[in-house]
Amino acid sequence: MFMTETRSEIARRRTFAIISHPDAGKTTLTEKLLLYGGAIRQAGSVKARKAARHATSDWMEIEKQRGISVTSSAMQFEYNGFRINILDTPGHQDFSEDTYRVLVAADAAVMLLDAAKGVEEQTVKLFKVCRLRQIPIFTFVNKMDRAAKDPFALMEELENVLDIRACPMNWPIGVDGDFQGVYQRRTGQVLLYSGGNHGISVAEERSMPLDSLEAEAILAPRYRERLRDEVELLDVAGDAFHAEAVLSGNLTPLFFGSAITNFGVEPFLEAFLAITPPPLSRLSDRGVIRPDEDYFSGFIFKIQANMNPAHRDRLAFVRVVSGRFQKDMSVYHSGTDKTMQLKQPQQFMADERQAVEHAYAGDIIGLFDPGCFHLGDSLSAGPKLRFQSIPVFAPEHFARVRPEDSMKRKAFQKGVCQIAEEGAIQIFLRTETGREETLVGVVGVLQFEVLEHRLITEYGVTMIMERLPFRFVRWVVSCPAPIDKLRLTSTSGRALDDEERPVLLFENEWSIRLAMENNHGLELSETATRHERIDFHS
Ligand SMILES: Nc1nc2c(ncn2[C@@H]2O[C@H](COP(=O)(O)OP(=O)(O)OP(=O)(O)O)[C@@H](O)[C@H]2O)c(=O)[nH]1
Ligand SMILES: [Mg+2]
Repeated sequence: MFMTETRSEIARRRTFAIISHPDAGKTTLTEKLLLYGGAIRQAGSVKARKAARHATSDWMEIEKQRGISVTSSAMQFEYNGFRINILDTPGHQDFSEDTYRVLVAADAAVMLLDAAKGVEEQTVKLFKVCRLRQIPIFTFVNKMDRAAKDPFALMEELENVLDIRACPMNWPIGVDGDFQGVYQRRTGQVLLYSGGNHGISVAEERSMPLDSLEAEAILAPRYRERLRDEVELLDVAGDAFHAEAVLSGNLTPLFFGSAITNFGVEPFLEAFLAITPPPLSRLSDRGVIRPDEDYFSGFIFKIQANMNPAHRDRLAFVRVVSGRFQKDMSVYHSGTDKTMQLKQPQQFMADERQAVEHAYAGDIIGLFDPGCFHLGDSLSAGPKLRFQSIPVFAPEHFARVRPEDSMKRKAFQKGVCQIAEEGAIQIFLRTETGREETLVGVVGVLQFEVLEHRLITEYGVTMIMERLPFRFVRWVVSCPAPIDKLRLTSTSGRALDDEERPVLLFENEWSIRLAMENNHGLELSETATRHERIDFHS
């Protein structure tokens, strides 16, 4: 029997990702949401490099040093009876594979815009991915405390660049460095802020109707007049709120605020939670799996080692799709096609890890991974099933790598393999040059830097890297001759991937075409499937 408790636990879960172009303030907002959820008492400033505190979700050493997010992170907090799973994603395109994978685990997206910059390039790409999934997308215009574009112009930009209509839920009061607060359209209340100790603690909020003596006393006439004019204009020009259109991703609720000063953060959170859906179903090879199935199921969307320097362990992040998860339960694991026991589950509350006894559909949990889990693996305590596979990107940059000190070969290999299993890099073995070479392929060159940095800090190995001119890798699906007999241009290469499948490396598309023309029957594929292909019937 499906217990009522499980049902109500699932109903109060909300799981979403924060996305945007680099630097719009995702990590800052994530941290402020945690602050309002009581998960942290003091927020650390993201780019205050010398300060003792760093943003909670930027835990990797390189992130703290540079102030950018390199990898996604998952955290939980409670707010007003909701149990919230928040996924902070990196904005830089070199890390977008991670972001795309994380989006598969989310049921909604919060899209941040830098108020001064509007809809930026990377935001456009991420928006399109969300749109394809038809999940609700909420827009938070951040950095309203500084010089900003006109709010109406931003609405127009959303429509012109992203082709989505916006429904402003609140409206800013005071612009260009004079941000006072927001006007709540639904309630007609004015929310004015003060204090907050430059964002370190919760900001003081005063709320009152726009047409009240109190508002008149506090808010100078120029603010009130402008606000009245703009609100009137909105009622005519803006889109009305339409829940169905929001849930299908065709209308975006629009909010204004400043993550750094905390102004407008809480009203955003409240409105967001009221609208965003409880856990959504996922597609599997056995059809749609609903959150209220009477068994636990989930999939692994992220693997991360060495999150905690004190533990040096490896975690597999699971999105619970259905039912109730219980510590030590035995489940079917699609990767090994076997039953296994799930040990040492954990959840992440700000910078603390906590052991979990139970988790429910919608939750993100970390499982201790002795090395058996892979990205995209499915787990089920019910029927054997596999969820729809998660995206794999083709690397576009390649390098030959080796440890500076050949005595450290073992640690080097361990590190490189580990980071490859996280999906951040892909490794290939090349022997055609007469010696055994390890090649690394990445989607974005910053991944090389992360690899270099992590090898030193986590594995104590200095890496020597030589960039190679290859730009494309193709997996050999079918081959008319032995691989080394294929007729290829002199600048093309042959190698094996980490599962010893043959691949060809090319410098340009012209060489790929030539390879096809000169080797009749040669069949190439742009990506390797992580596991065998599955057909989905919806
Ligand atoms: N003035 C102002 N600055 C902000 C605000 N929110 C964030 N910032 C600053 O903007 C910079 C980038 O913030 P992050 O939160 O690291 O941005 P991000 O979107 O997580 O960046 P990536 O993860 O690297 O894509 C930092 O210096 C923040 O302090 C805001 O509301 N107002
Ligand atoms: Mg960030």
